[in-house]
Parts: sequence; structure tokens; C-alpha cells
Amino acid sequence: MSKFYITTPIYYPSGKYHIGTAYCEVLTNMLKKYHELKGEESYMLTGADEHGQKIQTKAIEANETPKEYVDKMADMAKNLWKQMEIDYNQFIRTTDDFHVAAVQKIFEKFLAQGDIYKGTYEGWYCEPCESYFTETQLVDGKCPDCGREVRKMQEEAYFFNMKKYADKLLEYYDSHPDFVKPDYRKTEMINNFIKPGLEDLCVTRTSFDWGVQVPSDPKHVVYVWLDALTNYITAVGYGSDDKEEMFNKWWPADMHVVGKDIARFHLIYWPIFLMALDLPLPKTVYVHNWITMKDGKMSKSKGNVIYPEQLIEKYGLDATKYCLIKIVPSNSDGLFTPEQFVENYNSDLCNDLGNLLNRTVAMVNKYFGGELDEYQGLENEVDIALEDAVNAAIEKFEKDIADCEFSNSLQDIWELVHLTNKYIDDTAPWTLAKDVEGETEQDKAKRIENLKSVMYHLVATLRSIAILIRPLMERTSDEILRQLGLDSSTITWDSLQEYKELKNIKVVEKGEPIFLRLDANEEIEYIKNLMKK
Ligand code: ME8
Repeated sequence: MSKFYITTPIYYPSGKYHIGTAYCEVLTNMLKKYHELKGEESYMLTGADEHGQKIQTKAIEANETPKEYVDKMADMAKNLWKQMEIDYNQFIRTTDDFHVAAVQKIFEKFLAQGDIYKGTYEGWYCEPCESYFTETQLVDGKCPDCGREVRKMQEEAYFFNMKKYADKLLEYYDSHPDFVKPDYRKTEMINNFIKPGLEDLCVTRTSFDWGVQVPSDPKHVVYVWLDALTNYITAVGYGSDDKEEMFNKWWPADMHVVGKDIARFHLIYWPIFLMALDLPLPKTVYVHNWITMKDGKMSKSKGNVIYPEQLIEKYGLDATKYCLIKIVPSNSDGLFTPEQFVENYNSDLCNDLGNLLNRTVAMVNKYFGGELDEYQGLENEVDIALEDAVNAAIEKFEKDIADCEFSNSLQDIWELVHLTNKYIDDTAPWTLAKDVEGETEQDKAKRIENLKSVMYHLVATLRSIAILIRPLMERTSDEILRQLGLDSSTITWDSLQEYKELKNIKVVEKGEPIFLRLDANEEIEYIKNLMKK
């Protein structure tokens, strides 16, 4: 059985998670479920990056110890992921004992083999990003990653000799075209960071103590990125004596999903750390774009933040997930607007998909008492065209997932939804159901067979759609299958091929709408008000 190991970033527990954080989690979980449906053994890792000055400061502000603070935040994160039905396999915390011990071993190993050396650091420090920058890296004198103020700092520190590995990294990029997706992120790394000369990375701090202590020099704590990035290996057993088998099973990861803000850490420092550990590199690092608002990045001070719970409570889990994945393209940031959210809900979910199911269930009831025996094998032109459209949609969907075009992969499914609605208009079942004056018994039988074939094709296509949306919208998939009278527990990706094998279909007597139409103006106002809270 092949395996699929996928990770999210471990988020800072510095506040409530907004829809941007939720986006990354939903996307990663969608990919995990997709691989699972394909019969692969999957493992999804998520977690919290709990050390560092920023967290220490947050705890002080909350009048708590750092440990109390991060415990509370870890519970909050787990509750949110539970509410969002994210079925991760492990939630790692950088304060976990096994992780701390492994980071200490890794640090001492690097020190012993000469990859880490002691020096003095002077540079421009961005506290929120916990990163030092050189003068030339600053943008208008501010942090190049987040645009905030930086200040000059100096301290005794340990450094990782990145320069030593720069050529090896470039060679790796060259010989592993799937390592970075999308490709343009690789070009950015080469042009912005590697070609101008890779700086050695400062890997310890003495200015605060909330972190992993360096065993051989205890006044230093390991700087967050060495601590954080290694979570991907320590989680699956690296550095734990009794977990060698687990580590060999899961590592290398098949995919790290990260936002563009942390591309540099995952595309340069992380592969170099792994090279220094003599470990294989992850197969793919997928760098996603951001969800942004009309006035730029989401931030509390701008009053433009939306939290996932707010959307879920009002519009449901699946609609929220759908809208998040749909709005972020692979080549630019995705703009969240209340107008677009309501439009996606009403048009894609309620009109296109919801009505297709409703019409189908109603017609199978009306014309055949809710029952269809089996595929008739009528090779009508329109039926063949629909079968071809299903196959084309599956093929396009799989290609888009493989190419990390996730928003497009939803469009592939909705193209099929549109074509299926059009198939109803083209075949006009209400006409096929009507007796024709003077028709022979033979003609009548043929007409009814035609009608049955149309109904069969609608049920079978809706079933395919339910499977295609399943990795992202499991509840909706279940509900579609339930209304069609099909068993969702036996669904696998391969069952997409059973288009003509459905037998003894019995749809529910009365289909319920799966998405209720929203009053656009009212809901746009509602979402606008959420942002102001
Ligand atoms: O960087 N749109 O944690 P973090 C889309 N602890 N995604 C967004 C987003 C937005 N507006 N805002 C955040 C850290 N994200 C480190 C990671 S990993 C070894 C250590 C997502 O809490 C996106 O995936 O700042 C981004 O990379 C991540 O949250 C950053 O989370």
C-alpha cells in the first residue's frame, strides 16, 4: 500500500485563528482525504509552534506562564479543528518532550559536525516574524516578510553555515522539478536569496528563555525556526529511540503545505537542515497564496478579520470550506469579499448543485416511483456525451490536484454540474414522460426506456459528483448519496468507475434542499458586520 504523509505549518498560538489559517488546514485535509479515498495510507500532521519571544510576551500580557498560555491555545486550536472536522493524525506541540529532546540532539549533532558555530549577531530584527534581516533585505527599512518595524540588535549567537550547502541546494532544485510547487516560487528563492549570497542563519537566542535550551551552552535557547521546522521529522519519530520503524515508514514527507510568507524557511533552510542530517528531502513543498481583504492583509487593527466559526455557524461547514478553497488561485492571492461568498453559495452550491439533486430526486419519484433497476445500455448521443463529460471531469480534476491547482479542481467539478443541468434541459424528461398521440406500443416502450436512461444517467452522474467533492465536502457528499439511496460507506475513488454498475436504485421519497438560498443583500450586510466585530 502506498503512503501519503502531508503536513501543515505549525501555527503560532498568538491569537484566534482566522480564515487564512483555516484555509491552509482545510486544503491540507482535503488532500489527505483525497489520497485516502484513493486507497493510500495517509498521515496528516498539524500542530503549534509554541516557543519564542512573541509567545512569551503574549503570556505575560495574559498574566499567565508561557506553559499555561500555550496549553490553553492548543486546546483552542484542537477545538476549532474538531468543529471543522479536520481529521489530522497528530497534533504536535514544540513543547512536547520528545520534540524538545530531538531538537537538542539535532543541535548538538550540527555543532559537533561543524555546521553550527558561535559568533556575534548584529542585524535588523523583526519581533513578530522572529527573524533577523540584513540591511539589504529590508524593504523601505521595514521587515520584507510582514512590512512591520524592525530594530537593530546585537547578541552572542550560534550560526548555521548555510553557505556551505548553497550549491548543493541549487543542484537539488535542478534535479527535482517536483520539489517546489508552483515553480515560480523556486525562481524567487534563487533570485532573491541564493544568488545574492546566502547568509548564515542565526539559530540561537540569549535574549529570552522560552525555548529549547542548548545542552552544551544553557544560556542559549534554540531559535524558533530550527525548533519549528524539525517538527516534521520529530513528529514521526526522528530522535526517539523507539520510533525508528515509524520514521522509516513515513519519512520523507510527500507534501508540506505552507503559505508564501514562510516559503523561504521551507525552500531554503529546511532542505539544508535535512541535507546536514543526511536525510531525504520532502517530495514536494507546496506554497499557497494568501486570502486577502479589499484593504490588504487581514488584521485585527484594520478591523477586517473573519473567523471560520462565524461563517460555519451561519452557512455551514461545507459551504465555508468550498468558498475558502475556491477563492485562492495558485498564481495570485485570493480576495475574500462578502459579495463573492454569497454569490458562490447561491450560485454554485444552492442553484447548480442543490437544484440538480432536487430535480433528479423529484423526477425519479414522479416518473418511476423512486426506483430504477439498472443501466439500460441505451447508447443515445446525449447519454454518451454525458458519460464522456464525467470521464473528462475526473481526468481534469486529477490533473489539477497533481498540478496543485486546487481552485481549478473545483471548477472542473462544477463544469460537470453545469453540463448535467444542461443535459436535463436537452433531454427534456417532462416531454419524454408525456404520451404521444397515436404512438405505437413499441414507440411508447422506447420513449419510457429513454426516460429511464436519462434518470439513470442523472443518478450516476450525481453519484460521481458526490465522490469528486467528497475530499472537501464530506457531509454534502453523504447527503447526496443518502438522497440517491446509495451507500456512502463503500465509496472509494475507484468506485468512480462503476458508472454503469448501479443496480436497484431507490431514491428518497422527498429530497430536502442541501443548501438554502440566501437573501443576498441581507447576508452581504451580515458578513460585513462580522468583519467589524
Ligand atoms: O509562520 N491566507 O506560523 P503562523 C492564507 N509558526 N493562509 C494564511 C493566512 C492568510 N491570510 N494567514 C496565515 C508560522 N496563513 C510558523 C510556521 S512551520 C514549521 C512554522 C497560514 O501562525 C499560511 O499557511 O504565522 C501561513 O504560512 C501560516 O498560516 C503561518 O502561520
